Amino acid sequence: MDRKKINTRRRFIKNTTAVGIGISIAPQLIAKSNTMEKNAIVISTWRHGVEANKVAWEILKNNGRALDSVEKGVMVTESDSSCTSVGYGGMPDREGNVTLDACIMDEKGNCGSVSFLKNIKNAISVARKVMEETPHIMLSGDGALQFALHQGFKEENLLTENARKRWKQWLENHPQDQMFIDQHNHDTIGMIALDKHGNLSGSCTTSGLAWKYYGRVGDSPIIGSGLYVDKKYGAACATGKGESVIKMAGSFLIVEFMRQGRSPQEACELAIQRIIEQQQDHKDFQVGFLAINKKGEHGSFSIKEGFQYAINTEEQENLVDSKFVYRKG
Ligand code: SD4
Repeated sequence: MDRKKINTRRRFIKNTTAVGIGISIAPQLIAKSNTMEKNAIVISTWRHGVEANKVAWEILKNNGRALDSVEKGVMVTESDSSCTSVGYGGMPDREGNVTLDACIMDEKGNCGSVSFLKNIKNAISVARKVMEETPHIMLSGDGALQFALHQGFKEENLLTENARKRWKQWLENHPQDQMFIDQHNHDTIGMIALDKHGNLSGSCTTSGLAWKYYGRVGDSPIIGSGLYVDKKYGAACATGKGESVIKMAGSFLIVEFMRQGRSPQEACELAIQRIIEQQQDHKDFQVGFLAINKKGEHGSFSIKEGFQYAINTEEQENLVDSKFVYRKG
């Protein structure tokens, strides 16, 4: 064989070897991605999660990114004026202002958040812009609004006639200095998802507690409280009385329990247990947690009966009653 032919043959062997490795790896990759496909899941808080999940699941089903699914999913609830605890149509604070809190986390642990945001319907998308377009994690109040406007979001009045009427009724029936929190005046949407590529993401968005003090910020925009995602172990989100969840860094705690080997269900139960041990007044309010892990397993738990969550997987599309500690009444 002349030298030219030998070189050609060497190149051929080199290339074939590369292809050969490719062929021997490829079936494993296919098997792995098939397993992951089965495990795609999205869960979100409360009944409004059903409609939000439909949009989120459409994205996951079509091989989309979990981050897109949790953003687009909760935008449904933010834009729905009949939902009185999230975005447009949300109940105002005691002075009649609708102020929004939201945060988002992606599969790499990047996060963005807005708090005390006025006049922008889709707070979650502003939070995503904070994550992707700034070196910061949280923007608040006027600064968050200014940033949103620079990003092309449009200002609009978020106080619907229905919300205004209910606020007026509240003013007539409650003294101004009374802080009124119970399980009837809040209902955030928290959403966590695992996509077919094995990536976790989460979102959380709310108009917060109705009749709150002007400037009050709850747990929903606080990374580690209303939401936490760890790409290796799992994701968790919270709903209910934000002051309670902030005190025990609820979502972070749940992911930490999963990191220690607990299932999502055990992790949610341990976190509620922590509130019960830590907070004497726990029977006076509601907190609910959701969690998923990298295997696509999920869990939920709440202090009181009544917490529901929506779930979509290849096998199911359901609204589920969460397990809880105390029966109503
Ligand atoms: C807050 N955690 O602002 C929110 C309210 C909520 O279900 O979740 N309601 O405290």
